[in-house]
Amino acid sequence: MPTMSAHDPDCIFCKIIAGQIPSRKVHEDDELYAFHDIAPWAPVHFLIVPKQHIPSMAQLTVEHERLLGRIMVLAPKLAMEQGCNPYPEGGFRIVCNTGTEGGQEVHHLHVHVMGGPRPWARG
Ligand code: DGP
Repeated sequence: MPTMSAHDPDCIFCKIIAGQIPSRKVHEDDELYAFHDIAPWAPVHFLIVPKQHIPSMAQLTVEHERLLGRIMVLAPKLAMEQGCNPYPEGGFRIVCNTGTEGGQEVHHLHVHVMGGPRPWARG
């Protein structure tokens, strides 16, 4: 069962945040870390994760509203920096898989940001 401690030593994304597993970093600040997805679906595909180990959206409370707001404000800035074309002809897709039936494989909350010229590998 996923835990809610700040850091889960068994979590692959906690290990990435801690630098124990290498990643291609896109952004880092005191609360958030962003890095390229290892198996991209689109020409631009990176993940934004909270440094705090929150297993999924299912564990969110009102205390997380500001943190999630930060992710949503950061996403378009990083998307443009990573090569997504400007809105409205360009743009990007946000996906946040939640739980096994939601397609979540890594149980550390993460937002996929995908964009770039089509066709994409999936979607
Ligand atoms: P999800 O199905 O939403 O849990 O997607 C998890 C994503 O995480 C998936 O697209 C692949 C990516 N991923 C898994 N392991 C690693 C890793 O070790 N490094 C990086 N960069 N991405 C990973």
